[in-house]
Amino acid sequence: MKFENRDYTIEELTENSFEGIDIGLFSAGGSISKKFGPLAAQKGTIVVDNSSAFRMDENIPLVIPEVNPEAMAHVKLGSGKGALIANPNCSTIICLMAVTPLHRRAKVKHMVVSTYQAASGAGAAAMEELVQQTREYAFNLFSHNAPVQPNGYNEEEMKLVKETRKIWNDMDVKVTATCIRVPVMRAHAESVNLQFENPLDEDTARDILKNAPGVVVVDDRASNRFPTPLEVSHKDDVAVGRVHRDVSQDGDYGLDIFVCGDQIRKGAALNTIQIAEMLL
Ligand code: 2RA
Repeated sequence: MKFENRDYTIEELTENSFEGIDIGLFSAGGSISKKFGPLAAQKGTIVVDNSSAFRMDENIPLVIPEVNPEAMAHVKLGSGKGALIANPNCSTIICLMAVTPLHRRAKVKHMVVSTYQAASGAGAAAMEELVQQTREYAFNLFSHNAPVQPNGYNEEEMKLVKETRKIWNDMDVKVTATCIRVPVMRAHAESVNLQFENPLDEDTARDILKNAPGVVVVDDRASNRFPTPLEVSHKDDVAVGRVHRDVSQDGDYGLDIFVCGDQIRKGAALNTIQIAEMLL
């Protein structure tokens, strides 16, 4: 296969593919990961898995490098021991990149997330469908395509709830989410309402976000310039704006923010590569 003018040899994945492989980046769906991930780890490969197969397994770290690198501290390249590391879901990564620096300062008690998710999150075929069916799809949006569970939430929403608790190692944090697919090609947007245990005013929050790794603040009220999916597309950083006090909450305990991130980069591939880079 030719990619960016270089030739690559593609080999069939078999049980013997992992001899001498230090790091395996898996992104071929949950069933392939379940079948070959543990096998690769047994053979000494450190697997960074981008599927949902192992995310909620309590023995497998779920890592955003800027947020909880300590969760993979026991995994050592060159130790001869393989391991599995899970990459969180895109909407969780994009949300927690912005919210974690605020959580560290004032401790989130309650978080309400509404997502506006790009077609790319449903795969290349959905991007093609968006191009072909623009007339029907462009003037509409729909509830996320993941299966709805008996509790009424769809799987994408419950990923945000459960993965946040695991990544923050905080089983008490209250999280709820509504995930919506919108006619956008590549990057996700998320509106996040936060309630903190300790006071945090909006200027301090903005300063914290300006200094947060992997985050850029786009919050220009005078010219109504805030993050957009188009502006973050093909970029590594997650953009945050619309930072303001939540007037429905007393004092400085509530904030609203709006976040946009390229779900193919920071929501998937980039985060996976950053985990591998941490091992190196
Ligand atoms: C989505 N969870 O539905 C996917 C992307 N990883 O957008």
